Amino acid sequence: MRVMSGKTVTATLLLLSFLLLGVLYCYQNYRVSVSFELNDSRQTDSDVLPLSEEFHLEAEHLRYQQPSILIGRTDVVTVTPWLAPVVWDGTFDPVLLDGLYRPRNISVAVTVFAVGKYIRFLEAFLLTAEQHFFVGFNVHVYIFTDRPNEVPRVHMAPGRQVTVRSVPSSRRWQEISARRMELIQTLIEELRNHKDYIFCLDVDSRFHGRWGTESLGGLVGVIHPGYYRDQRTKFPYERRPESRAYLAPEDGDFYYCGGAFGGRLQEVHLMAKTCRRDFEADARGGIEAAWQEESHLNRYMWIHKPTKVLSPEYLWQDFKSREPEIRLVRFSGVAKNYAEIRPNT
Ligand code: UD2
Repeated sequence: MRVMSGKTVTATLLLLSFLLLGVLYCYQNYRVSVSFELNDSRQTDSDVLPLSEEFHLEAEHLRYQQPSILIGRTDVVTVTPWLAPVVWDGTFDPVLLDGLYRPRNISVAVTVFAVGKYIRFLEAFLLTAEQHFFVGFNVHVYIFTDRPNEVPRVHMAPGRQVTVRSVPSSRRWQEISARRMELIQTLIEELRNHKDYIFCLDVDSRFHGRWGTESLGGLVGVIHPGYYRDQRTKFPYERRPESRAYLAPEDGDFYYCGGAFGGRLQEVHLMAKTCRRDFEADARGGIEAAWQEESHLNRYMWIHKPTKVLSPEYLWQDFKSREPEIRLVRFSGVAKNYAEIRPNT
């Protein structure tokens, strides 16, 4: 048997050490990768990111008409240039939408102001809301009035209720209109975790057709019935640069109503807070925007684009004759004698 020399022994030991280190290295990497895979496959609920209520709508057990991307309304524009839907009759499936939102058990707050003689409009507003507004859903109407004793008793369906809040009377209708944003802001701060959506509506109006889940969105604007055929230069935006509601002739998308707007609580809160802040800053500077909070809302919605736009079906005016594109009037302002009903002219 041949005896190994000292050099050969050293070389062999070195080689064996390298081999051992290599094996250890590979084993370690294998363990790390297996452990990653195990972690991935063992996801628990706490690893799942919270889903947005707005977009996570499940339809597994719903039956509804097959939708088409070829057949639909062609007489009107149904999407804004920033890709927000414009809601018209014939653009949505009410059965599908209600089915999608019902399992979410959503709750909708409504604000309505009935100050001074405007209390006379409240009964018809509430009665028709029971017939058409989010029927079958949780609705809470907040009435702001200086005449709480004159609020009519209207039978509400289960899940629906009214709360009356007292506000001071006013000698100027402009103040009533302007203070709405402040009261909406503070109401939302109270409601924050108890309601999902809010709509702020004019009381001198009635519902004539469905207003429901199709109107839900982050920030929802309603196109004013009086100006949607006009060029933007003709819109009655605030045109004085000294006002914080100012819009230049080349600015603005649509003319939105002050008489109906809404959306998710957080979005409407930000808008109300901003409009109130700007309105008050204007007042300190001795200026009142042409259409009070409606002017500030129009500036806000030009900068912060609504995520859903409701067509004038959602706020028509009784004195206006029907245009061919208005297949259905859902909500409409009643004709009134301003000189008789307002505290000032
Ligand atoms: C337009 C707007 C309205 C508001 C106003 C100007 C639409 C269709 N209407 O309506 O929202 O922007 O111009 O500021 O967009 N109110 C009272 N008591 C009063 C006066 C007003 O409670 O004495 C409340 C009531 O809820 C009424 C709302 O304020 O619905 C708006 O007042 P308006 O209806 O007199 O204003 P109008 O018809 O010019």
